[in-house]
Amino acid sequence: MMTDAMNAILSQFAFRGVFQSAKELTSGNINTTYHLVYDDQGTQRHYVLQRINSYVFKNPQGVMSNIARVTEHMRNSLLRNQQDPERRVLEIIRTVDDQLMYVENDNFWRAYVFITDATAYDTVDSPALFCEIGRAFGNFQKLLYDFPADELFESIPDFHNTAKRFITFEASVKKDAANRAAEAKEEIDFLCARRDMMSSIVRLIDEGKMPLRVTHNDTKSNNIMVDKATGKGLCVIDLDTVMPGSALYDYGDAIRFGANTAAEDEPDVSKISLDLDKTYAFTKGFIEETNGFLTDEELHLLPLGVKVLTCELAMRFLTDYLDGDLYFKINSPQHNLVRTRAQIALLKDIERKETQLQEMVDQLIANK
Ligand code: GN1
Ligand code: MG
Repeated sequence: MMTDAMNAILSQFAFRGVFQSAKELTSGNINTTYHLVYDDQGTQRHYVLQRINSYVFKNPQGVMSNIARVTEHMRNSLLRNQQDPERRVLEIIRTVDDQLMYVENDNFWRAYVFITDATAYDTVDSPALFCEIGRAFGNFQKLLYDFPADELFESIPDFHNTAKRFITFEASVKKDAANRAAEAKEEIDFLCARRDMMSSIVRLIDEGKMPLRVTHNDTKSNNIMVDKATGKGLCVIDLDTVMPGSALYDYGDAIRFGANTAAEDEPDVSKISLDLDKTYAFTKGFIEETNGFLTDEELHLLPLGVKVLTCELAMRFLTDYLDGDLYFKINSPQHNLVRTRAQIALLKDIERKETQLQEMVDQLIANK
């Protein structure tokens, strides 16, 4: 059922045809997302409508300006390589006033063309599929290799600055706003013991030993649309956090999410481990695409990204739990604690398999 309020929002966008249906898509943790279908004189047109979470994104205009510039650059890069950008790059639907989004009170709405005949995988069952996802994220960095990174807004300042995030975490522990610190003592201690490791990528960047690149920064498997017909990675979606970052962030976050044998928020931690076959497959695809522009040092340090990002997410989920669940959407009062415990379980297994992981990556680099 469409409400009048929703109708008023839809009428602000330059969608083609007559509205038919809207369905909420619930896999994201931040924005509110709908899949819309329009009937354009017998042709079905599919769109995505999103309300940007302005608690998380303090500068929605900056976010949309980044996305418009980045997608244009990617489209041009594809065309230069004689590739058809259709379904390969997100396409913004502007408002009837030719704006990148529609602002209504404190709500920020934007729309895209929905990529049809494609699937976004919350869990990746086969290594072959995960290899394609690795290729797609690697290709994303490749298409943006020559983008002027300093012209991008920092959509969330210090997003993967895990050193600064640790300070925020410590403040939340101290404040204990929701009176939950005692319950989470074991998890707090676990994270405190890894403070130094968590800061290591930031340190390398600060010391000039690690280049900043244009990165995606939210490389969950479900942010790749995979073509249903070919099984190939088609298009990278969720460009909200595209900004200068390290290649290690994108690699690390993708493995953290996609090579976990269980869901990111699995309550039964005995089901959680790092799947090395999937890790191998993703790494192979990622290295094949980024070969030639990532430095040997970056490639060698990829496993560090997996540890740092897994620890970072454990800390971000726990920070939000201690703050009283202000940031991530939750589906139960304990959801953020469950997520924290799941990430810690995964990190423990990553630490156990660290040598194997490093040897595997070094082997793939040697063969590249
Ligand atoms: C959020 O919205 P979604 O699900 O793509 C978060 C990511 C986390 C992820 C954990 C802007 O991503 O950083 O890794 O949840 N995005 C933001 O599932 O904070
Ligand atoms: Mg996201």
